[in-house]
Amino acid sequence: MAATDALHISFDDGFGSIGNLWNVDASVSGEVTLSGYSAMMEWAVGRDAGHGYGTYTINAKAEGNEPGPAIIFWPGDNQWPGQEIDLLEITPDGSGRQYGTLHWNEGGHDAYEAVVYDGVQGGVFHDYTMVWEAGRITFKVDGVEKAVFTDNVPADFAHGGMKNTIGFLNNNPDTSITVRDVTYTPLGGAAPAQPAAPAVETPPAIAEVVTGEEQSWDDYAYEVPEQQAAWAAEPEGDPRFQPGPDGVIDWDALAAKVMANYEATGSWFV
Ligand SMILES: [Ca+2]
Repeated sequence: MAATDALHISFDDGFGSIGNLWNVDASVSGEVTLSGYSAMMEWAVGRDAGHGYGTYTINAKAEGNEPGPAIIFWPGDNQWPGQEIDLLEITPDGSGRQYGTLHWNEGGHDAYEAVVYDGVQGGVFHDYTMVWEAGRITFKVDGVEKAVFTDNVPADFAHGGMKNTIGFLNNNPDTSITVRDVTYTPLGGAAPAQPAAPAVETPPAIAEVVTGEEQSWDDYAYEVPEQQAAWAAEPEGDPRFQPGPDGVIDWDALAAKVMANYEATGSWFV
């Protein structure tokens, strides 16, 4: 896919660029549902995997009042902590409120800013939109602005940073997420492939961490335990990985999934 290609996935006939699937229910034409423990995402195989600045709109319905469902823009290079951007999650306080989060790598540790959305009802379909541009990320629900991030906003690949892939998770037997449409329109639409960049951008922290390092897929084998430890140590920081009903995070199952992905693709992803 060219850097400026627009994207539309209707789920009428397949999953488009979303090729990494796990326990996805596609029995209803035109939509897919993730329930229990399930995931789907575009392959995160490098810094230019996924999409850059532009407008992303997801028509989806999150069910439940616990952490579990998520709309996630995962770092193209599949490294975490990193520039993970979460357009939809549910708070862990039982209120059923929805929120969005911008993550970044701060000296090798996960850092994040989260904003709870006001007045967004669960259990019904909404249009969730992210507008990603230089120095600014805006989240909207049904066209209404819900969160704006202007600090620690990553640059995209075309501006010296990295792309993000489009992904969805559900990690709770009492929640689900149904997705009907995914649309991406690059910033500037049909503008030339080399848009005028605003002056000189300061590379975000993630670029400083990664730039210049030689990477191989073998490296990721050693990052998975660190990633899991980070999640386990900060359960409120990433509610997708709260302990299950038995109070134990099933790392064995997650590790098996990670290994299966690696053997199939050379890429580590839960
Ligand atoms: Ca559809």
